Amino acid sequence: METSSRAKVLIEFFDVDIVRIRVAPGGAFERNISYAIDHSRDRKTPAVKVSQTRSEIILSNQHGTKVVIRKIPFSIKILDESGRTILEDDPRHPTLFDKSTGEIQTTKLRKSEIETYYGFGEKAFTGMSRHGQYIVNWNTDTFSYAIGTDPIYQSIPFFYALYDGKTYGLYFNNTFRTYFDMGKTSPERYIFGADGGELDYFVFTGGRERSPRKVLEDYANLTGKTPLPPMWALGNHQSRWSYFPESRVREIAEGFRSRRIPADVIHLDIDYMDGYRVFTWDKERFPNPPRMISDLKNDGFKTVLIIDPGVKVDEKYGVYADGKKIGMFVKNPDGSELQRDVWPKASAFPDFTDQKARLWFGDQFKKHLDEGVAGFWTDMNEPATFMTEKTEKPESNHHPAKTFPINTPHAGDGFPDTHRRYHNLYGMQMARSTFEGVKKLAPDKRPFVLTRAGFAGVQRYSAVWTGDNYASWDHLALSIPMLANLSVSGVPFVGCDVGGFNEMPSGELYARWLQAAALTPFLRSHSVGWVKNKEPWEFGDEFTRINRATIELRYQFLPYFYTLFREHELTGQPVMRPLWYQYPNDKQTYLIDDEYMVGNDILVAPVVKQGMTTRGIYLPLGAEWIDWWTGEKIESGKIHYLQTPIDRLPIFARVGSVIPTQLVIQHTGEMPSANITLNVIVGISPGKTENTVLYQDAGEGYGYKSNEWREVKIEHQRDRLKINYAGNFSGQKLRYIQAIGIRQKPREIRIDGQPVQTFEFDKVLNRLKIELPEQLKEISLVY
Ligand code: MIG
Repeated sequence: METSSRAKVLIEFFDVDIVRIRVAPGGAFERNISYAIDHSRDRKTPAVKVSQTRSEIILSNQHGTKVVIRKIPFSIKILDESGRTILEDDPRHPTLFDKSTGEIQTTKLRKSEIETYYGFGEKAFTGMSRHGQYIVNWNTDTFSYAIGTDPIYQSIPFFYALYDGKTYGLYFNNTFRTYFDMGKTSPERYIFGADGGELDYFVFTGGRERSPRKVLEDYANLTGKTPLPPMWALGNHQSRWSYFPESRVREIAEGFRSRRIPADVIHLDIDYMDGYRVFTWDKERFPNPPRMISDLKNDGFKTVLIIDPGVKVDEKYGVYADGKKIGMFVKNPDGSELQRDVWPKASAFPDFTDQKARLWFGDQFKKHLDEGVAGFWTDMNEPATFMTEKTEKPESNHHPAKTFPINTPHAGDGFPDTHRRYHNLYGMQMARSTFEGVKKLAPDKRPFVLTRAGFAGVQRYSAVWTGDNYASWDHLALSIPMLANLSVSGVPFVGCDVGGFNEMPSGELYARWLQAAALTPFLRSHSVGWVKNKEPWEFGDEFTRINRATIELRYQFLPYFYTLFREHELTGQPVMRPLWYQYPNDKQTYLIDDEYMVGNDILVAPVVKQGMTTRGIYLPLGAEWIDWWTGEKIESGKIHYLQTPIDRLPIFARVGSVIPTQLVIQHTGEMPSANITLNVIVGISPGKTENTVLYQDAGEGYGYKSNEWREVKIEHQRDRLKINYAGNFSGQKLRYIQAIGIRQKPREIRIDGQPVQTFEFDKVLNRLKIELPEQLKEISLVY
């Protein structure tokens, strides 16, 4: 369609439950090269009926979803199969575009002042919902950000709207600086727009059920999923800016092992490099990296290196000289090399929007892979630069000029344009270059990449951490809505700097933070270098004991986490989930921001306030819950005030679920011999069946893409568990059943028909434990 102002409009069912709306103000659509969209996937165009009257054009799909396009004035409305409005333009605020500046904007009516919004990637706002907030997307290095600072490192212009149990999603496919006014200036409407580009957005109708699950499934199909990470990456990571020299790194590793605190990964921050030259080592601090890395490996530690995009301008440094010679670096509009100060002082920057530069940078990882480095942490890729004399004063941590000038040209993979269009993609494309480079060089391993900056789709290449947070209780509390919203924005592998990056936490704050993070997808302690040591054992014996138990808990839950990452890879579902996502029909969950779920079955309610030894805990309606520690049943649908002593992370398990845990190990290399416990959460109603799967494979490599995997399928009925195996891999052994929430000793227990005499029954903690023979098929408990 063309409008009277010669703009082009395209409205289509992009997929059955996705409506795509494109408005090209200039009259021509951009080439469809979106970096956000996962182009590896085949898409079928759904069957659509089109009808037309004098004033309207109507598209409808096989589910009866309708898009009604009013011709004059131009406006759009989407209705579900029962004729309820999913989303509609505000008739008083038509879609706007300004051909001279390139700005575009559109306005939608809110269903109500209490329509809530979620997602939006990484935002440092308190509260779970984004209603009444104003959001900007422009990747920014925000050291020690205050709560409410916006924008920060990542930009994901995707959100969910939730009202009365019905959801839709909206992804604004625009990489320029975008903004969303979610009912801030007027409670009646929300407004979004951009500095340039197309008004191109996808509406996820949520299918028949209009559920968050379905919205995310479709969004993940559009922008891609995180491939199954190596098992070690789900272990405990330890970092500091920086651990050096080599002896200190060894001391840290030894610190974990001698105290029997589990850990898998040590991160080396920028001081390992020779004068901050990326892909080099400081030979005095680290005289023999391969030997150190291999010794660490023998001790069960993987080494991860930080990698910055800035390449030191130094003709005698091979990476720079080579990159310059073959034209890999970003240029100024006049064709000279763009140079900015970062850690190595004057530096040049690869143009990651250019396939050639991505391949070239990706090849540099060979050196580190040969040395035995296991993973890479890409920092400063907003891109961040220091202020130079050339930029205007005043210097500040969050100055908008601390990146490339907006008129800087980029290759854009055949679609050249300026930094205005490509700024928000720079970090994601650096992560892509890293992921693809490492995968090509070490094709039998699963890459581990951790990135600070990113855009929608970053999950295809990388895990994400929330940058330079602060050692305060507020920041601990903030981490839950931040990580939960990031998780439902399609990025499952997320974590924050445990203990706070900047400043020194108290022992209590560190312990509570570690607890809150222990069951988040990515677990890493990190810190600036100018405060006292803050490894988990640095806060006195009592806290060492508590912190050890917290990390042990993480390791016990690894089989469950791993299964969830596999589920994500297949279905796009997140690992960490806000309560509203899982229980959209329970309105009391909509604003809960101090609890989260891990998968379907575990609810975590960490303590995020100082000195709090009781806290209110809400357990959602639509399921029944058992306190993981006491085995007591807790009524759902209301707030309970429960004891939360300093050595306990409150966890609740869903009745009917079967949650696999493993015995405590010191690192994931010990997993093959760690036996599995199936934790059966009892109390399922008669006649009901719950199905659970435990997924197992080698934890590394791609054997699982053929037949080296195993699924343990568990069918849970009131008095019976049936166990079936699929796949060829011989995974960890199922060794114990622990029934949690069991109030009396069963009258009879049978395993594959044979009565069982020996078991442990704990009347106080409502638990029953049975040791299993190998390869059992069925176990029955008669109460
Ligand atoms: O300008 O490499 O967010 O995790 O320790 C600071 C030093 C650069 C910022 C990262 C932080 C890292 C630090 N980096």
